[in-house]
Amino acid sequence: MVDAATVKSLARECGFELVGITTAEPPAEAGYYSEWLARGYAGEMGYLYGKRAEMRGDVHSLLPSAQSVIALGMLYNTPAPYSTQWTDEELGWISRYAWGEDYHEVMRARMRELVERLQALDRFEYKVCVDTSPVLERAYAQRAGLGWIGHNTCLINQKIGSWVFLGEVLVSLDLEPDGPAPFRCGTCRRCIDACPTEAIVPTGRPEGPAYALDSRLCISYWTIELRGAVPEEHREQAGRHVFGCDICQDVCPWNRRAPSGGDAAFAPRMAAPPLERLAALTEAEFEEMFRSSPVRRAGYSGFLRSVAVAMGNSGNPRFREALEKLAAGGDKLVREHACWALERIEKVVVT
Ligand code: B12
Ligand code: SF4
Ligand code: SF4
Repeated sequence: MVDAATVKSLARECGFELVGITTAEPPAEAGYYSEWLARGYAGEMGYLYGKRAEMRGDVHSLLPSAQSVIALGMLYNTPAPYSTQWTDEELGWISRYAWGEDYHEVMRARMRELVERLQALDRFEYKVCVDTSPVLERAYAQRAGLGWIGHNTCLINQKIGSWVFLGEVLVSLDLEPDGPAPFRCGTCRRCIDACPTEAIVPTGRPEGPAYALDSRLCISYWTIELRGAVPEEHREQAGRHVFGCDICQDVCPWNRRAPSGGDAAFAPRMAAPPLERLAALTEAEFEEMFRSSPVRRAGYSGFLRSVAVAMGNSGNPRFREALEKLAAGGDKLVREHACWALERIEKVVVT
């Protein structure tokens, strides 16, 4: 027989720092999601629209027999400096979550182990979800007591902060639910003020979350999800980010004392690599360097596009030669961004 206490103790043994339980009922905020889409905040992330959007607010669309959601969190923090501390202008910034192994694989393996151990005690139907399933992960995690959704829209745990990946096991078991985590941002707005692109926007709602993320303005979206050109008027704001962005979490006081996770899978392989090295990568070298890393998601062309923008923003004339090579290459997207970067370097050097 499986009860909530057993689930929690086995989840911890499987390597999850956070575990909580909530019912399979749709979260109260599910309606906000369609509003978020209607406002255009999802940009061109096609997988967030259509049928998958309808499924997102109710986990029964993934497991009709679901009675409970086991919400899980895995810490990925490491002692390495925050992106805001890498001041050397020859380096590009990769966000903390992408420094080690791809969390989808790491989490899924641990979640399967948890399910196997639970199945040894009881038979039940289940579904394992990590990021890519149409589930409002932060809303379920908040309701299961893992943390609150901050003004930066990240789930923050009072003890370990927000450097946490989320995953859920939907189960047909009726488990004792936990209470929701209270909101603890108070009047703080450090993330809102620190965001270089003003992507954290007021919802204008008297009830519900006061802020939402407009992905179209977010560096994380440009460098990870956007397949085409980074809007020219925003390129300067992207700074030296080449994959993802951590600024709104770096400045959060709840991360000041965030512990580091013990998981070797998330130990940094590549945190702030030299831009020159990245610009010179062949496609095969890119695949090899970022094998089993989340960075592969950007694709070779998308990655070089972001490297070119970062080089331009560094204003470092030493990058001219590397950029000229990219500007003469066969990829139209990369060529255009490299030309922009060359112009930007001229501008920065002259002024
Ligand atoms: C699409 C997506 C993105 C988009 C949009 C992010 C966003 N804030 O929505 C982009 C590409 C920008 C992105 C960036 C990042 N992401 Co992301 N992303 C997702 C994904 C796949 C879906 C999120 C989603 O549905 N967003 C839509 C909004 C509406 O939903 P929501 O954030 O859950 O918001 C709820 C409340 O905040 C509130 N609300 C939010 N917006 C609004 C708007 C209005 C008008 C109202 C009234 C209410 C309201 O209600 C919502 C519904 O319950 C999830 C995985 C998943 N399946 O959930 C990962 C996920 C959210 N990402 C994750 C991570 C790690 C990141 C990055 C840190 C990566 C990086 N370093 O670059 C950044 C963080 C940027 C940030 N400040 O959010 C983690 C977050 C872990 C955590 N502790 O919170 C997740 C959960 C993946 C995972 N399994 O671990 N991501
Ligand atoms: S990830 Fe970066 S760009 Fe996006 S909201 Fe946070 S600080 Fe702003
Ligand atoms: S920086 Fe302040 S407002 Fe932003 S998420 Fe952290 S506590 Fe909340």
